[in-house]
Amino acid sequence: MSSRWEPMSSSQSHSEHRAGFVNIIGNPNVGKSTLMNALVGEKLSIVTAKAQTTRHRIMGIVNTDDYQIVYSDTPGMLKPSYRLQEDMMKFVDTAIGDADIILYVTDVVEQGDKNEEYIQRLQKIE
Ligand SMILES: Nc1nc2c(ncn2[C@@H]2O[C@H](COP(=O)(O)OP(=O)(O)OP(=O)(O)O)[C@@H](O)[C@H]2O)c(=O)[nH]1
Ligand SMILES: [Mg+2]
Repeated sequence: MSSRWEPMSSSQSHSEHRAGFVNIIGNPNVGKSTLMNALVGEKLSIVTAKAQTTRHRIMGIVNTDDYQIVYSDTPGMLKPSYRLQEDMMKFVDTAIGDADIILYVTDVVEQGDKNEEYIQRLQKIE
């Protein structure tokens, strides 16, 4: 995957530098955007008390000499009822497909059987 990234400076060892995608998924309104903003250290993604605020994939990059992390915030998972929601779920599908690490965000009142289909899909990823 190193070919996707900027060349490293000569002082950096290839074996030490690490890079990857950390994709944040979960139900609507559970705090995904809040978490990404905290991890990136910038108010990149909109946070509101209203569900379905995030409608695209929002990327935030953290760079250090030793590593580069590309975080992705995604729309909350739901069963689409109309075209916009179908498009929103495509961002979730893409994020599941290209993640190195998936951060599944939940909250204390969420039941374990919600999004069973997605969770089963995640369990099958090697
Ligand atoms: N109590 C509490 N509230 C939180 C926490 N994290 C986020 N919130 C609040 O929960 C609401 C939703 O936060 P968002 O970060 O927008 O949630 P989201 O999962 O990105 O929502 P969608 O993009 O709509 O799916 C906001 O009012 C946040 O301030 C938390 O750890 N504790
Ligand atoms: Mg959001």
